[in-house]
Amino acid sequence: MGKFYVTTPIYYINSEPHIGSAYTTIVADVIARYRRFLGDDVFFLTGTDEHGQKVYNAAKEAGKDTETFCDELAEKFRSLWKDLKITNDGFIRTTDPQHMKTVQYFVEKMMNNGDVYRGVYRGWYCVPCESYWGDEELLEGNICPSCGRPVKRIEEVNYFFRLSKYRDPLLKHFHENPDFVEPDFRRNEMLRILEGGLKDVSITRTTFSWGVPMPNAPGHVIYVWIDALINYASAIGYPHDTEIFQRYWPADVHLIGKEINRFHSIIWPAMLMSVGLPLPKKVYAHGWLTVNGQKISKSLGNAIDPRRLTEVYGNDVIRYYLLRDIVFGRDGDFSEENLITRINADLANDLGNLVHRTTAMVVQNFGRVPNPGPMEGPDTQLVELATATVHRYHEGMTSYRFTQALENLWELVRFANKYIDLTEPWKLAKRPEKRERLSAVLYNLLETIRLVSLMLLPVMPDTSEEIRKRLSVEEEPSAQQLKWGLLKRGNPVVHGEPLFERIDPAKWSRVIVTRQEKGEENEEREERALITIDEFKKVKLRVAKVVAAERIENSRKLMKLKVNLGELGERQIVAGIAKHYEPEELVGKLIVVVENLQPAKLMGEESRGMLLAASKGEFLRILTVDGEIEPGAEVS
Ligand code: ME8
Repeated sequence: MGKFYVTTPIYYINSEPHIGSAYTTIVADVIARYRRFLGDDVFFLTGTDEHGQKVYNAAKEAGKDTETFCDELAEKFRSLWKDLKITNDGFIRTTDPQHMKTVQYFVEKMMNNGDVYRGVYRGWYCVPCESYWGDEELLEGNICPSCGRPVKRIEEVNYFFRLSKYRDPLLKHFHENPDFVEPDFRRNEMLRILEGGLKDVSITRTTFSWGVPMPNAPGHVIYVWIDALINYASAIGYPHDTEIFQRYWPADVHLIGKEINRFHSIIWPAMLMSVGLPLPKKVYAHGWLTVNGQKISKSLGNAIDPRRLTEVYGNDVIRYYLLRDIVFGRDGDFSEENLITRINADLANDLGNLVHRTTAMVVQNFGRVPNPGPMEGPDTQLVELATATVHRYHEGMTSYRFTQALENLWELVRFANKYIDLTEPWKLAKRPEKRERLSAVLYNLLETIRLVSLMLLPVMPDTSEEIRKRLSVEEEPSAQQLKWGLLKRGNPVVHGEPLFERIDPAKWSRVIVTRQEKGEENEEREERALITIDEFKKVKLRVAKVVAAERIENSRKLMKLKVNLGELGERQIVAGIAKHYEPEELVGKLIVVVENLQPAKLMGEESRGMLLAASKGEFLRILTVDGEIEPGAEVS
């Protein structure tokens, strides 16, 4: 029996769980259930990240003392996971005294290894991301490159971790373990960061006290990310409960969202190297979900409680939809329309009908699992497809290609429906001399359904159990039973209610209705989705001609441009485009700039205005004008 240790991020408890946190947790649950099905000894961990400035501020805003606030929110996460039938084996809270002791032990160990020193941190901090940023990393206007919100300038005497020392060992690890970070495009992003060199990171804060105290350093609390990452070790007993820790460590997979990949694929492994622990086998950084095409946000009113969705549609249905429709690893949209389509097509029509039609005919004609018979007509094709599906299913599940695994499984479901049309058992039932053939056909169908129900188990545990009940399959489900022919003859068969109800989209009211759709005002101005034309008009956009361009010394990102704005004269604009353009390429271009932006100084250079550019991932292109027009022309 192998072991398998799977983790989710520990979620900040500044707000309630939403479909984003539920997504990672559901995927982790699917993996945990699959590994148990394979026979592995599984430890599945989730929990809550309770320290740091963001949680502290949220408690203050809620007018509660921090401990009470954390207790209440942690309970909301715990009870949601229970309601969603998440089978986590551990639930860690970073305010657990045991965890806090482990964090101190871990950091002291890093210190004893010469990896922690005192210094002054001068730079930027993003509270929503709890992240430090250097000047050169910020977007124009002092904006956090991860979440797009304004950052704060801080200057503190801090302790630093010698992350730079681990750049070469990390690069070596990445090269020797090509699957360490997945998907490969996320791995490449990390490789680029490593190739660019690593700076040491500050690991303590002094301006607030809601955290784990730094040992022997009064006034310092350990940086929330260092505290949080250590959860993966402390939750399984490190350093005291060596038996459990040794049984499960290293983690087989840390599941995370793409925005926290750097912490998991660079900082955490370096911390582990520092204390001499093995690295996790894999970090899987999945994409981001939007809901009905919009970013998940409290102020839009679409950050609904996932419990509500499962109450309306069913837990298994939501799980199936998330795993089937959102390609794991990629960004995706949780669309209620698509969910309804999946329910009607894949669940009610394909799977529901297969089970319904088959059990109805068995109950009518035999009442029990009938005898198999000699192979005829499309039988071989069905058996061969079932066997091939088992193989493809395992391939998909072990490589985290869930969409692929479910698509393959549905090929079998659809073919089984086709098999009914080809063999026409309702006609066989009318001819007593064909009873043996009828028995064989129905046996083949029941056996296919049994295999499908087993393969469905990790994703749709209740449906899987319900189907097995209808077939009176009593054995503990395991991957060992994924072999054709194990269904016991004579088992009573139950017909039962349809497994899924069809939804008529015309008569259906959606669960997710945004404030805007309800005609309500949004609460938080800063995150409002829509602006008025008058608000837009406040931004003065003009065409400018680039007269000169030059890189800014000591900055990899910034370039200064001299631009001509016609009647408004010439001025200097600093833009973060140096990684994407050569200065010569820009001279003579007609670009679009925000002309009435407050002046700012970037790396000592004055910037009066901002150019417009489009970016996606690593790519950035500036906006130019389609043809000749006088510099200074207004853009609206
Ligand atoms: O980052 N789509 O916590 P967090 C997909 N405490 N996944 C989403 C999502 C979305 N729209 N929104 C959130 C933290 N997630 C730290 C982690 S771990 C040592 C510390 C999921 O509450 C996704 O897994 O901000 C993402 O990485 C995580 O929630 C962020 O949760």
